[in-house]
Amino acid sequence: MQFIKTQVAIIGAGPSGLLLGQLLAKQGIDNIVIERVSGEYVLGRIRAGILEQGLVDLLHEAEVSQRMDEEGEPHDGFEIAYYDKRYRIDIKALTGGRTVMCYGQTEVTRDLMEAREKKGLLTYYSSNDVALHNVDSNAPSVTFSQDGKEFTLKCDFIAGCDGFHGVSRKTIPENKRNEFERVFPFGWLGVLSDTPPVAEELIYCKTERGFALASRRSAVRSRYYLQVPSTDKVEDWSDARFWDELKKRLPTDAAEKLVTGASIEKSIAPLRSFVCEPMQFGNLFLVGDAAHIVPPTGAKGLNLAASDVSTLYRLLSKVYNDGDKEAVYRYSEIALRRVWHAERFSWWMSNMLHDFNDDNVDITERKMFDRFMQSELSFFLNDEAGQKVMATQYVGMPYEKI
Ligand code: RFL
Ligand code: PHB
Repeated sequence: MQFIKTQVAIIGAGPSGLLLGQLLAKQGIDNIVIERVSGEYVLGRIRAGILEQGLVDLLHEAEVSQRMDEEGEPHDGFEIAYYDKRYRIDIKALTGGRTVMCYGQTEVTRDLMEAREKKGLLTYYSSNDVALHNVDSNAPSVTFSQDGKEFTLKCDFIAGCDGFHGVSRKTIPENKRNEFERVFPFGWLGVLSDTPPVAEELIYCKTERGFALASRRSAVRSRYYLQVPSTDKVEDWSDARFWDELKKRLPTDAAEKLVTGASIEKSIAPLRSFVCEPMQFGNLFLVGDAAHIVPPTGAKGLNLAASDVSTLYRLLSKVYNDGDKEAVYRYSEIALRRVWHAERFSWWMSNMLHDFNDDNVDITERKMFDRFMQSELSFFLNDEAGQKVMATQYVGMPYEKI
């Protein structure tokens, strides 16, 4: 058994863990990251594409923004296509100048990995049997194995950045956490392809065949999504079937511009709303997807992870650099306010844009719900006050001052 020591042990090398590590190191706070899979595997996961200003600012603060500044695309608006009619939500005009950045999560993660390596900060990739111990004491620790060697990492605090399926949340005794969950009766089938996108901005499409999203990564790389039943498997969807269905769900003028090609990634993600309260137990703090999940319709998952990171790193900085030992225990209360707001927004966007006609649900009730949602969407698209409400939340609520 090899014993190692650090101030903050970080479980998970996704964007939450790596960004937290980078910001803590900048404050002179020592940290070690432990990740279950290889770095290459982490970079193979294709996820978020839209970054709020808060995250963009945080990447500047962490000094990992150079490539995003050069290659990322600032977007001043997005579109909602509602049964073939396209509505533009001019987020810049509606929010007094705020925009979002189109830059892939994979690229953010790659930039963070490179910065961490350059700084010589320790990361244990491909770690097995990660377990957290004595998290409610002043001497927490993490045990894990790598290449047949056993390690014990002693630390002051543990940041659980290990996503929805990680070990951190499950370490909190069941009677000490309250979990809220709704699983939607469908998923998103995503395709990444090296083809020019159909539009300069994102198009969220509500159609009678179900939801679709036309997103992008650059002028030559597209990212598209289709709402599919939860029971569908990736193997059910050949590239040809995907493009054919997408074409039917895009507004006609966008469909005419669709360029198809081989998919370079194809996966199905379930849609879920989930929150664990509180987001801390003793000296363990849950960050990002480990604590909460939103359906991707509002583009909020990665952005919520970033606001958690911002809160936790500022509070830990108060502990180590200002001698305010109790500061970190305010984490959950502060983080949860923003989390619940984004949860509600993502749930609302998902309800309005998806097709809920599920055979198992009472048809009269379902049809009425559909009519309500159509009426809701119509109001928010046609009224400037409605558009403002949507735009303000899409660009993201401001971070709380700490
Ligand atoms: P991650 O990215 O899941 O990383 C967790 C890491 O922990 C590791 N791990 C462990 N490590 C050690 N020991 C264990 N026992 C471990 N168990 C797990 C995992 O291997 C992994 O490397 O969580 P993190 O860092 O909190 O980041 C959260 C984001 O990844 C997520 O919220 C977003 O991707 C959500 N999301 C979107 N968010 C946005 O803000 N904007 C978007 O446009 C957006 N689009 C999306 C999305 C998520 C999607 N999927 C696939 C769920 C689109 C999709 C399709
Ligand atoms: C993406 O480009 O992957 C993306 C963009 C916006 C969303 C969800 C996903 O709401």
